Amino acid sequence: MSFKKDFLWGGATAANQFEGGYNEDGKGLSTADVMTAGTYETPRHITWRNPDTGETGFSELKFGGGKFVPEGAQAAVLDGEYYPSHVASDFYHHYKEDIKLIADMGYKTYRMSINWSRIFPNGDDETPNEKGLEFYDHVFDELNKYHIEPLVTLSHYETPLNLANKYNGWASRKLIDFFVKYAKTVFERYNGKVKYWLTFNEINCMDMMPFVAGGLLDGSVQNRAQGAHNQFVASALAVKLGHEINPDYKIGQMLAYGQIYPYTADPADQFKALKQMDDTLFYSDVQTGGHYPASRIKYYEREGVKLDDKPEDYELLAKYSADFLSFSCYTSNVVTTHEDVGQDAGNLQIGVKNPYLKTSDWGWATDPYVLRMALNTLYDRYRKPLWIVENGLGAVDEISEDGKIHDPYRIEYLRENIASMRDAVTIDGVDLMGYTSWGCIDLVSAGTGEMKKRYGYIYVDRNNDGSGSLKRIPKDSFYWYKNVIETNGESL
Ligand code: BGP
Repeated sequence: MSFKKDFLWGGATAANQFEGGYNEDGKGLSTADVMTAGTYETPRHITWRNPDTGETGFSELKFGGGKFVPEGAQAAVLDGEYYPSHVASDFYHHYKEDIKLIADMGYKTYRMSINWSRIFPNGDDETPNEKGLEFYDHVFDELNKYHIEPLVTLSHYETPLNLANKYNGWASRKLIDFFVKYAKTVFERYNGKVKYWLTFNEINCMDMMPFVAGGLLDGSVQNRAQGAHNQFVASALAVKLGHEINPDYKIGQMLAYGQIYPYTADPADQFKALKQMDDTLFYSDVQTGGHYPASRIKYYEREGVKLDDKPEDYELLAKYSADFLSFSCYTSNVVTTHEDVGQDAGNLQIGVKNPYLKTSDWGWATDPYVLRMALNTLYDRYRKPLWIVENGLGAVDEISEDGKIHDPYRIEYLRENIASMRDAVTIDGVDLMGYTSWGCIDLVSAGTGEMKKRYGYIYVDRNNDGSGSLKRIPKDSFYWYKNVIETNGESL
């Protein structure tokens, strides 16, 4: 036996990339709804309007901080533009069919997110939108019908747009109260239907993608630091509240785990890699340990960051850490201090090309050790149960002449990754609760907004330009993964 008998096999999606129905049944706009599509080469854009002058425009959604709309403007949906989140894979109207398909695969769990702006359309409303609540009632009932445990992310890359425009998103402490009210509403409403929860998807992405992760229109270092702090506090409060509402709730934190390798044995490269790992792990250090590491405090001092914090924030952080630590992990990156190597970076967006690894069409390296590295690092550092909630290969799939989708590249990627995860469990003794691979049914890419970058076991007939019938077709990997689940990971 390798995996626990009750190991939670499944797949993962996020509302803004999968659900569509962006303005149906009272849903408000979210930050994802004003993001256009990009490609591998060109970044996505945020569209905006200046309410006083009527001027409109686009701002690049590039990695890092900065101002995402000009002074006086607000992020807004513009007529005639294409926004991938508006229809996405249309789970809103296909949920019964989709849940039946994942039940056919034998899923034990399904990770999804609630679209906050479906429940509180403006984020700061007095009362929730009943129609929005009903939608998730139907989804959870359908999952429960097939004995599939929902794993529900409260905030996955979407913040009600009004909160971004009015308060600069998570840079404001007011968001803590709005979020806690939203969490209370759904914790109470779905008590008995949901047991597993996650607070913030990839909380550490606040640094790299502050608009996406926190609705920050102004992503200065100060605002990103405050945004992260406010999410830490909100997450701890959600853990506290969730357990008060139902002591059996299991509430997890969620981190984007990026394995960083040094390119050479030069100590300068080694140190650079170490520091870059620390930048990621700072978030889980705070969420599990309750205090900021010294290096982060120094960094904030150097940058002139002044946190709007309170002594009780740290009490909350120390006392209400999550029940488990979940993470996404797709690839590894290489860094170096040697500029001549850096010049040769090849097709990678971040870092240097690893000469030992193949890369996907989007430049992500397939690393047969990365899950084992991640699981060992996180388990040794935090001693908390772990859950891999995202992993997978984004690839271009074609429908063959036989009408099927043959995706051996995806099976190969998953086979290597699941084997790596199995070694971490059986050889290294890591406590792993589950595995939900990313985008189990094709959906919109968060990074590029494309439909073409597919992760699913189930194909969705929809193209980058929004054309397509939305028909679902199981790929070869569908049958392969079904067998993996059936044999509890014995047969890969
Ligand atoms: C993670 C996000 C997901 C998802 C995934 C794949 O960072 O949590 O929302 O999309 O990455 O990334 P991409 O869609 O850019 O390929």
